[in-house]
Amino acid sequence: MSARRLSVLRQRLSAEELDALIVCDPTNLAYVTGFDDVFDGEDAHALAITSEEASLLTDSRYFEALSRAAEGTEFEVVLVRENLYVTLCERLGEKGIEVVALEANVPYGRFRFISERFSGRVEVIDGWVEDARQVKDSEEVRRIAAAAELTDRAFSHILDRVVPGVTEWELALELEMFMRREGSDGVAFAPIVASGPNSALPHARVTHRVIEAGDFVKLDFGARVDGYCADMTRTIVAGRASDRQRELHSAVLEANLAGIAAVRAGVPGNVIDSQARGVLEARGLAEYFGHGLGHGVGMEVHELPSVSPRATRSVPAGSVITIEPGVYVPGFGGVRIEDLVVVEEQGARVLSRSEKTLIETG
Ligand SMILES: [Mn+2]
Repeated sequence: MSARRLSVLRQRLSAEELDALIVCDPTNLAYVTGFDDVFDGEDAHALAITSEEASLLTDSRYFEALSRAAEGTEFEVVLVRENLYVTLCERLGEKGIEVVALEANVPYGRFRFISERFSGRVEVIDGWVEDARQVKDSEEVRRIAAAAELTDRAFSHILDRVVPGVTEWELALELEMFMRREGSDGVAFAPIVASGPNSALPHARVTHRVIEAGDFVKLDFGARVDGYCADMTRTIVAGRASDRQRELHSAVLEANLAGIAAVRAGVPGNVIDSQARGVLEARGLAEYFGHGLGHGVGMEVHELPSVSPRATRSVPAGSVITIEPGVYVPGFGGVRIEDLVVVEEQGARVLSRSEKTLIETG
């Protein structure tokens, strides 16, 4: 697995005539190495990839775990006793590296530090590992599907708890506890539970608001299984729905289905977006849909490819994306319906299985 991932990056190095690629982003490190459960998000490592070798510089906190994970692979784990980047620059110089590529998301202070210390030239590259991460292999899809399945079970679990009198905070906590108890490693992101007028905020923060009869309740959450995320949104009504709520919900559901129907490998993200957006335009609701239709999901909950009016790149086979149209009417409330789908040659394979027709609880 890591051999294939390294070879993709080495091909790019050689195509761009660069001598070494430095990867520091913890998610990218986990991807390139394929090491599970070692990188914890701490910014404490630097992987130097050249045509000849792949050295992973780290400190004493991670040295043993990384050495164990690296057994039988081509990664050489190097224990750094002083400053990580001083050691990195010295090693690169000793190995005769002249042009080194840094990921565009390294902090500016570190970029400056390395530029000053390193004897050769520093170039900035953008998104090489992120591009590679778009296309999932079968094991990655299996993990994402497992996360989606756990997310579906959490939705079933929470449904009969969404009743007038409960707070958003209690529901968010219950969702998180359920997923973690059932095997989620943490959560893909802090669950969103947005009720009543709060549901009109696309990325509402959870509050202690008490849910009232007739409120929209927007639930956006995802489990994380073996390092891979799920992401799903359902909007339900606590008690009985009004005609206006039904109207908004059915428009968003129609847009969601149109978006999913437009998914196929090779279709540009903006074409998929426009199919769903067109449904809302026809209903006079497009002004209430301000965000893009979807995004890639994998080791991170937001990654490539993008599915938005500005996304001219096509979605590749094997990518996993969300389709999440919404309408958000200020002061009234909002609806979003989000599914996680695998992009295949013939169309979308939908991983989210939770009920999508409007659910009224209590
Ligand atoms: Mn999403």
